Amino acid sequence: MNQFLEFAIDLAEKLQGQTSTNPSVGAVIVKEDRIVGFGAHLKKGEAHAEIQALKMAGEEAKGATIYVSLEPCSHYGMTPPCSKSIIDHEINAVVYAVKDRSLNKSGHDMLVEAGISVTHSPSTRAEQLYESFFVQQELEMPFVTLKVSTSLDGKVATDTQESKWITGKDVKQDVLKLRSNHDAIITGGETVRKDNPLLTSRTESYREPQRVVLTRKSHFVESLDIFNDEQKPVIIITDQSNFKITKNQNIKLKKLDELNLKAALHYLYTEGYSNVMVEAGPNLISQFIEQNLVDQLIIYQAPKMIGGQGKYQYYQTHDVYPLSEAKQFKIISTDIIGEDVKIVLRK
Ligand code: AOF
Ligand code: ZN
Repeated sequence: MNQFLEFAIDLAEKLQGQTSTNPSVGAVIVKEDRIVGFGAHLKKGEAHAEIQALKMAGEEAKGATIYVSLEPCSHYGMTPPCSKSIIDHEINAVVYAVKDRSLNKSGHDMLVEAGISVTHSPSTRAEQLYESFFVQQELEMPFVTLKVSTSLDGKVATDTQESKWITGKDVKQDVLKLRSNHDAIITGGETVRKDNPLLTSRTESYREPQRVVLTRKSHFVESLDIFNDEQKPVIIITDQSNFKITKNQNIKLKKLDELNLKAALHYLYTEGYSNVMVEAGPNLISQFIEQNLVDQLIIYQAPKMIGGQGKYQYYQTHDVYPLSEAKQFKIISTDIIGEDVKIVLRK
């Protein structure tokens, strides 16, 4: 893989999470083996990666090669088409890693028609970066990551509800970082009532995700930490038409006729949250898994056995399904985090 294309993908990876609902894209302009410009798409509505890089390169762009993590766009959206700017700057060659399947008209073709040499240079790393973007666009649903901290026997608490801490402090740090890579963290009302979590990323350099609580009850007590900090209002999604908010609670309320997970996710997508993470108890976790709404699963597993009567095992279903219908995931990566293991899986 070309080192400049790798650099463009690095840029895109570093900015993942801050461009929602647009994809994160990096671009590098090279002339005679010298980088003359680079850029990244920083925020939805703002200039695309190629435009930032072209601005930096100025006159040097003429006759140069541009490396982009995603196929340059060809449409007038919130910004004019990058392919047009590339042509206008008299770029000589374009190399990109992933085809933008969401475009009606191919940027690749538009560039070729203008006499530019265009190469699609596939990269698994970049494909993984954009998979969620394509899924979201097609379904108008956010990409859903489910995070679980569990014991070897799949428990998220003891039968007497002790849950702090099953996995260790290194996992805790990893989770704070993971939160900041998501637009929103979704949890259930019961988790908020029982565990009183903050669900923030708590580090200055990290972005704070929007906190979202799903509940079928009509209020929360005022003293819960999540409603009483300086953060943005917590979004509450509920089916309770008479849901009550006290004056000290920092809440944005969304009422749905029925508290249905698909409708809640679609609502979040339309509000601009395209990468969400579920951190909840077995009840909500099980609903997400059973309804096939989990795109990515991140399991932190502690090397300990908890035992008990099967309570707080994180995936429980009312019906028993045949083994041939078991939910199948693919392992993407495994890492040792402190004393625990982290497994990333996808559908
Ligand atoms: C690129 N470079 O840096 C990005 C691209 O509404 P707009 O004008 O911002 O267009 C958004 C669409 O452009 C988005 O859905 C995706 O297809 C593409 N994103 N394309 O050439 C970029 N962010
Ligand atoms: Zn563009």
